[in-house]
Amino acid sequence: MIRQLLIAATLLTAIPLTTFAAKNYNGAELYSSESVKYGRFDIRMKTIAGSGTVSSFFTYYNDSYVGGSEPWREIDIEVLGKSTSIWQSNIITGNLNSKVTSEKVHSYSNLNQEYHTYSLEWTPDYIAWFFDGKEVRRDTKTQQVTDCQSKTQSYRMNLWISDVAEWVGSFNEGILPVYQFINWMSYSEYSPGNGPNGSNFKLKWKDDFDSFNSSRWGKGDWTFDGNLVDFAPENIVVKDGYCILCLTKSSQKGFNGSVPKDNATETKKFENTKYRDYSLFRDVKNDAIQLNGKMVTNSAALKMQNRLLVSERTTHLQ
Ligand SMILES: [Ca+2]
Repeated sequence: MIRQLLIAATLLTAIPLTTFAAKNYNGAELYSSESVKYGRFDIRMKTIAGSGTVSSFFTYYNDSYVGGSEPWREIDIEVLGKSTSIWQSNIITGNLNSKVTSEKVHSYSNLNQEYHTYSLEWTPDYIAWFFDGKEVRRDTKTQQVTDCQSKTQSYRMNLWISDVAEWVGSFNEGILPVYQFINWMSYSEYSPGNGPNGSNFKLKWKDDFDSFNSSRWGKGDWTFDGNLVDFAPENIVVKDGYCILCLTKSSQKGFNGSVPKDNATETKKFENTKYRDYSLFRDVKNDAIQLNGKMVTNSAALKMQNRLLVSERTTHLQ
C-alpha cells in the first residue's frame, strides 16, 4: 500500500500539469522574454468589467513561485472587474509561504468603457503608480521598496478569474467572452538625469502592437491555484494595432470581433539639436495635453503646442 502510494506520488510529479483536467475557462497572459531592474512602464489599455475577473499589468521575479530561499518580488496594477471603477496597486515581497502585501484601492469611473494610461515607476528609492499621467501612490524607502532591489523582474499583463470571492466578487460565466484591449506599451530605463529635460527615465522602446513581437513577448500556457482559468496562447490576439487578451469559455478561444478604437491618443516626438526632446501626448476627447508626462491646462496646452510646432518648423527651416 505504501509502495503504491509512493509510485502514485512519483507519477504525479512526472506528469506535466497540462494533462490534468482542464479548467472550464481560458484567460491570457502576455509575458516579457527579458527581465529588467527598475524603469518606467506605461500601458495604454481598456480593461474589462465582470465580477470575479482581474485585468492586470505587473512585474514579477520569475522564480518567486519556487519558494525556499527564493524571495517573492512583484509589483501590481490590477483592475478588478467587480466594479467598473476600481483598480488596485500592490507590492508583494516576502516569499511563497509568507507574502508581504500592501494593497491600495484607487477609484475612477468607467474603467471598462475607455482607454486609460496606467504607469508604474520602479526605482531603488521609490515605487510610484500613475493614472492618466497623474500620480496616485508613491512608496518611498519602505522595506518593500528596498527588498525589490534584490532581483530583476519580467513584466506581464494577464486576464483571469480568481476564486477568492471576498477580493474580486463571485464570477458569473454569463459575461463571457470579454476582452482586454492594449493599444500600446512603452518601457523607459531608469537612468538618473539622462532622460528628456534631465529626467530620470529614458525611453527604450514602445510597442504599438502593429504586429506580435515574438522576441519581446511570450504567451502563457499555464495556470495556478486559485485561478479559474487556464492561460491559452490562442487567447492573445494582435489585430488592427492592438493586443487583445481574451477571457472565454474553453470552447471559444480567440477574438474575431472589431476592436474598439482608442480615440483619444496621439503621441508625437519632437527632436532637434536646438531644442530639447519633447513628448507630447494629446487627449483629443478630453481636450487636454500632457507635456513630458505632465498634464497642462487647455490654454497653456495650446500655447505650449504652438511653441512646439514653431520649434519643429524652425528645425525644418534650418
Ligand atoms: Ca497600437
